[in-house]
Amino acid sequence: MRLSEYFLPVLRENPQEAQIVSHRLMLRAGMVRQSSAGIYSWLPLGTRVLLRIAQVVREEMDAAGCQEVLMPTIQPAELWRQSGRYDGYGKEMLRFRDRHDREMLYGPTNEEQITEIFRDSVKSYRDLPKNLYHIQWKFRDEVRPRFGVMRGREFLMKDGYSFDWDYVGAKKSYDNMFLAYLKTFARLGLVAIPMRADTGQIGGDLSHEFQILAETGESEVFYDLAFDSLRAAPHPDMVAELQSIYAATEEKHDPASCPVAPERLRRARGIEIGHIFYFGTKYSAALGAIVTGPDGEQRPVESGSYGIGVSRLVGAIIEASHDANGIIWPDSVAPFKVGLINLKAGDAACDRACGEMEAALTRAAVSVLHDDRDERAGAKFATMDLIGLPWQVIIGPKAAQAGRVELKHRKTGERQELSPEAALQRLAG
Ligand code: P5A
Repeated sequence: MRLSEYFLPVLRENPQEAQIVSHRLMLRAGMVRQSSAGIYSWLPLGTRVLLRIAQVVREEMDAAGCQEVLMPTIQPAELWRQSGRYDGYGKEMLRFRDRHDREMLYGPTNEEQITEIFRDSVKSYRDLPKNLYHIQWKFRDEVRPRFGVMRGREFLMKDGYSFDWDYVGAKKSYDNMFLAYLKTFARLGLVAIPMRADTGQIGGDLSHEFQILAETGESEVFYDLAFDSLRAAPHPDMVAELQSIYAATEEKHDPASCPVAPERLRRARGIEIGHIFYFGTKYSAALGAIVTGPDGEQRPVESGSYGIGVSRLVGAIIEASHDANGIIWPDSVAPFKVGLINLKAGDAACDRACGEMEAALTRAAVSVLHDDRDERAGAKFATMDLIGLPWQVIIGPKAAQAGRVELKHRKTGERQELSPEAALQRLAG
């Protein structure tokens, strides 16, 4: 992709409305634009990141045995009356009527919808377990939408729902998602701490929030310092171990009954990037999702739900990975792997070397954003650092003549001069 043709409206100045660094950088890097409070348009660079995050989430859910569906954003009020949540949800729910005067709503979550689908098709324990998820926009009319995509009103969520015959099966499904979440967040370059949390509007009595530590986080969290040294790659044995180490959000933390000695207790701020729930038969009993067991016994199915804030993750990753010059994308979600900088557009040798490098990278299936614009070198460096692509290939007139390129690693700032072939080999590896 050539930058001269790309829609990348970067801002030089810091936008006044942005209070935290990720919001500032997302606006400055031309990733999003606000439409109204808490509602955003995603521009090309932002869309690429959002879709890459969604793809990592999708791959991890599929690997964990979940199946992807796609439910609507608009739901009938009737469904929520059946579960008893319609009135209780209050002003956070966006409600409206269609032309036939039917009451509708923009879904803030999909427990009712998936339970209805399940109820109408599954009748026997033999068809269990099942775990269905989708990646779909939600609307919650938050009192205080803020921090850009972090607390939006419209936001993209991965929400999954498990169905099991009994508690043992349901807890297994819960633990399976617990592990899948650890893997997903690790792939996104994040260290997430699972914490006991309030179950709020969703219900049930077992839930974990996955929090990354950040000073700008909205939640106050408390945890055993054992979490500070836990950096092992996620594996199944870890689930029970992590669930036994103390960590809780402010709402769940009770200083009077906290089992952790004061010198081991850490207090910090966190960003909630995921939340999993076990709520048993709350929705299945209300909506009549009944299955027949091995002995002919009929019972409401056992369920849990599992959410990841996909659009929030874009901001959360930036909070965790940036410097004074801009964003530093982890490879797994970078909108392009390489930023190619032509230091002197119009110079024949530079143009040729850059054109060849772009073509070779594209052939090797390495995504590249080629800054071919006629701009000052300083402005080009600043833009590339701002948008945070993991690698930069810099080609100036002298280097082009000598058949050399400069390779810069955005994260470490390390620079190296080498042949175009050697650079290609590094980048395609
Ligand atoms: C779990 C899946 C649920 O809604 N029902 C289906 C359950 N959980 S939750 O905790 O309320 O939300 C799941 C995740 O969505 C993100 N999130 C938000 N992101 C941006 N703006 C918001 N206003 C917002 N609200 C929730 C969070 O990452 C949360 O963990």
